[in-house]
Amino acid sequence: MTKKVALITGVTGQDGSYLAEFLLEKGYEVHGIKRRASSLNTQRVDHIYEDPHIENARFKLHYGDLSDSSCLTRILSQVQPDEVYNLGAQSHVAVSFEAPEYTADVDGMGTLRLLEAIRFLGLEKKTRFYQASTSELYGLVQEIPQKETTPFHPRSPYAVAKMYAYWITVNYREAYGMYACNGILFNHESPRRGETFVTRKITRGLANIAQGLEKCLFMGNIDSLRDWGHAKDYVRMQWMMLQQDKADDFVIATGVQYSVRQFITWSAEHLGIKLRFEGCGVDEIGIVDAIEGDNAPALNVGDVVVRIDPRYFRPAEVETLLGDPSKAKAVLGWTPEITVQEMCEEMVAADLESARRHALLKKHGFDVSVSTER
Ligand code: NDP
Ligand code: GDR
Repeated sequence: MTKKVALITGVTGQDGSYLAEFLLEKGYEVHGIKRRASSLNTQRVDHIYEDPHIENARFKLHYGDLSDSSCLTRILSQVQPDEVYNLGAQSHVAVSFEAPEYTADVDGMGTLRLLEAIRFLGLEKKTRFYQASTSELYGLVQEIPQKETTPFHPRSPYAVAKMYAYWITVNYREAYGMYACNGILFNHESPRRGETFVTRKITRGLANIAQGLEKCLFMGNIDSLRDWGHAKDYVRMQWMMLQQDKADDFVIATGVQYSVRQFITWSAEHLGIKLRFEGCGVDEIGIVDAIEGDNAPALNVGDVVVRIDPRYFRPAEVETLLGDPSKAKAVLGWTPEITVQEMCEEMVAADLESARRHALLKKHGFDVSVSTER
């Protein structure tokens, strides 16, 4: 049997890296599109990198950008993929308010460019297409929990761009008979999550504070509610969606929701810190109430480790998201295997190890700077 060929945009991101690993394990030849950057941006896939000089290498990277239709067409023409996973995006909701036009171009038009390139090359009957759609489409929620039929009300330039991408994917399925699917994925995280998304900001920030590398975690709206899953479970689902007889759209979620404050509390607990929240609104603070074990040598009872900074509030917030994954369970037999609590523990452990390494180097006089850019 000839091996299947997949092309992943956003291969250097959280999901792209897990999906590439998953597809390589399944025997695929995997091609990924990486952006040119002034510093290396392939850390998440370095462990699966194969020297292109090796005969029969199964993991190949191509320079490209979703804003450049000529390079997308060239790569698609070379690769002739059986499956395209469009995971590339300016994926930060808060940043999309600061760079709305760029976000619209890459997240919205970028999807059209890929679909149109597939059609232009006459691949529309061969190539199956997965679009990374998002629970942000629900925005100002009209129904709890949210399912495939819940109306959309996007609340950010990111979500509006992703709404265009959602509908153009549906349109190419209906107009040209393409096998094109939307995965409406709720938040999913991992130790590979970008450092400025809320869960990773919390686990990394608290681990750094516990090791004396930072003083305080500055947060936005900690009352916000999210349905968090693990990226590993969610990329498995992305693949499953492209293996059906008929293309369709699915909500992927855990069906359980927690607050950002709760995620902070769990993360602190994994470091042996009991936190007490006092005050309210922008004056709320998180204070160390008790310390157990030796994971937080730099802290004392009474230290203020969490503060609210209005800079992290968004011009329009998505207050609550809770998904109903019944359709994915019934049609695809998918269920998430990793709970949010297990994921939080894994993320804290990974960030604590890294913080310990930095603290040790600092103790021995090496010049260590930890980026606190949020
Ligand atoms: P990341 O931000 O970790 O990864 C985004 C990827 O897109 C990176 O590889 C990035 O490259 C690449 N990228 C950014 N801009 C461009 C561009 N102009 N051209 C080509 N590639 C580009 O996101 P995730 O892995 O978390 O998410 C994957 C996809 O799923 C995204 O589309 C996101 O919007 C969507 N999504 C994510 C959810 C989540 O909770 N994680 C939930 C629902 C949807 P570089 O590494 O160089 O920055
Ligand atoms: P989100 O994820 O906007 O849901 O988008 P993020 O982790 O950025 O925010 C989740 C919630 O936490 C609140 N919050 C903060 N967020 C950040 N980043 N930093 C803070 O300091 C902070 N304090 C509170 C936010 O206001 C928000 O309510 C993610 C991305 O992966 C999208 O690409 C994806 O489509 C959606 O998830 C589903």
